[in-house]
Parts: sequence; C-alpha cells; structure tokens
Amino acid sequence: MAPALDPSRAHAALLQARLYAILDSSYAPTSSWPSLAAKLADGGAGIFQLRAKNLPKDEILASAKILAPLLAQRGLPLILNDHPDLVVASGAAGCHLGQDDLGIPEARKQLGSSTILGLSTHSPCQAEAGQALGADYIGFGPLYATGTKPDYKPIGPAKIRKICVQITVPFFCIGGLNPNRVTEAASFGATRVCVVSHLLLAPDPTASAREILSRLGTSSHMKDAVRS
Ligand code: TZP
Ligand code: MG
Repeated sequence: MAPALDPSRAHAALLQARLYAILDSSYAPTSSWPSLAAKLADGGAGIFQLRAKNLPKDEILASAKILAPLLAQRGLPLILNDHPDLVVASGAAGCHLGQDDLGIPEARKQLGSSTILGLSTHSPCQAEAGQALGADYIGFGPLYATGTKPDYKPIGPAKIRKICVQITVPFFCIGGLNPNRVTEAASFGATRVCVVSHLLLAPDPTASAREILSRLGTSSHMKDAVRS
C-alpha cells in the first residue's frame, strides 16, 4: 500500500511541526481518534502518533488505516508507535521506536529511506546516538514525571540545553507537559513538544493545542526547520 501522504510532504511537515500530538488508547478510545485528531490539527498540531500499548494489532491497523488518510488530507503525517511491520499496510508515514525496540538501522533497512523513523531518548547521550544512527527525529524525555510513562525517572528540563547544541534533527521534548511547563521547557531551548494527556483530556483540545503552541514562542530560532 502506498503511504497516505507523499513521503517528501511528510518529511517537510515533520520539519515544520512544533506540536506533536499522540493519540493514546489509554486516554481516548479509538472511536474518538478521528474527531480528536481533527480538533488537535485545527489547534496546530503538526504531526500525530498512534500509541496503543493495550490494543491488538488488528485494531491498531484498522485505526491507522482510518487516521492516515484523514491526516494526509491536511498534509499531516501519522506515525505508528512500535509495529514497524504495520507501517506499509496502514499507509502511515513512519514509525516511532523506543530504546528497547527494533534498532533504527534495522528499521531503516526494513522500511527504507523515505519512511520517517523517530526514537525515544532519555538522555543527551542517547539523543546523540539516535541521531548518529539516522533517526529522523528524536523524542526527549520524560522531562517531568508523568502517569503516561510512570516507570521512567524524569530527566528535568535543564538537560534540554545540552541537546540544543548536539542535535540537528528535530527533537520533541515530552513528558508531563502542560502550558506552564512548556513555558519552562522553552526557556531552556525547547522549540518543539510532544504532548499526550494534557491534550487528550482537555475539554477543548483545539484551544489547548493553541495554548501549548503559544507557550513555545516564535519559530525564528528553529535551526532545524530553516532547511525545509
Ligand atoms: N515518552 C516519554 S514521556 C511519554 C512518552 C510516551 C509520555 C508523555 O505523556 P504525557 O501525558 O504528555 O506526560
Ligand atoms: Mg516502543
């Protein structure tokens, strides 16, 4: 199956994205994802991930097949958390991998150069290694303690300073983010964030997405977006 979004458009969207929204089945049922995705896209979310740790593969595939074309109509990529084997069949633009998942080089071999590959990292050292291995973007966190990933020790926002210097691919700060913490993360150099529970539990997801983006300030200093 061809990707729902042309790969070059997907990569361009990644470079422009400042807010990465994750549709997570532990906060919102799959039936709500299309409408949530539309509301979050209206609020400025620039890239989406489907994260379903508790769902069977066939349901993940079915949901991704609905979401990928809906987002593609807006020029926005859908990334699958885990499941590199479902990327092609679902029409998703890419895959997000953790430190203990299939490695970036192996995933690249399997999925090719045009598929977006993202990597979760929990230290500046891991972020640098992920970039060197060819990740298209880095997730960096959890900055703050979060019930979405309760077993991980928060790394704190000050570490952002370090990866700002080292990392040239887009990096999304993640973990326990709400508007005030995004302001704090931005003060340490964050230009992109990834948010799960704050957006999925928001009474008005569009307004909440806009609020998060407003806390990031302007994009004039985004060295990685200038290339697009
Ligand atoms: N990776 C690092 S922290 C995290 C993931 C998936 C969870 C972030 O969720 P929330 O609800 O925005 O804190
Ligand atoms: Mg994983």
